[in-house]
Amino acid sequence: MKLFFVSSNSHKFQEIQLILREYHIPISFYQTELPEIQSESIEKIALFSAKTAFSEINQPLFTEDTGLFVEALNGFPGPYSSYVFKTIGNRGVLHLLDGESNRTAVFKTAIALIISNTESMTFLGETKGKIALSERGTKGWGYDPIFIPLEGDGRTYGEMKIEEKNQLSHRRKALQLLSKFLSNQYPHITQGGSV
Ligand code: ITT
Repeated sequence: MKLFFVSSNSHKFQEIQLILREYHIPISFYQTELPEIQSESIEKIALFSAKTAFSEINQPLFTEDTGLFVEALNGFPGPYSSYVFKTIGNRGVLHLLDGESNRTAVFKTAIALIISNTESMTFLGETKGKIALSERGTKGWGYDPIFIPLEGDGRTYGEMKIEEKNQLSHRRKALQLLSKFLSNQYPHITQGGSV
């Protein structure tokens, strides 16, 4: 059985493909812009996109929605992360935090998996961290240059190689749960590996 990852974002696909390879889960990339509902919940956003994609593709698939939640901004941009990145970007977020000593933030990824018309699931992964004082690193994408994961060594995601980010990322944690579910419930999707 083939499993599709549906997204407009090829950076996500690159990371996901590398991580799922470790779990022996092959995926195919279906690149398209999906409609996103406005919601406070990234799980609901991901699920809506997945349902829309399933109505087109009719094959097992997953989508994901990711948000950067900044404590001093009451969780903003959170579910609005895509719009905020396109409009004010990293500099704008740093500007909103000018003079703010509480830099605590969390990156969250919600994966929505649809196997059939009657079976859908969501999986949530999060990585706690801090917002840097300035943009650092050229290796990442999106908010990577301003996010310092707590489990790391003080570098931003943007200063890490993709393999390093993948060790501790919000996305990895959601994918770990997805892999566990698939290997238990749909072992024919995995290629004989254990999770
Ligand atoms: P989809 O088609 O999958 O929805 P998208 O790029 O619109 O792709 P999201 O809405 O999930 O993705 O992402 C919200 C924003 O957060 C988006 O602008 C990304 O640049 C950013 N983002 C998501 N994951 C990230 C990560 O791992 N590192 C840095 N920025 C990330």
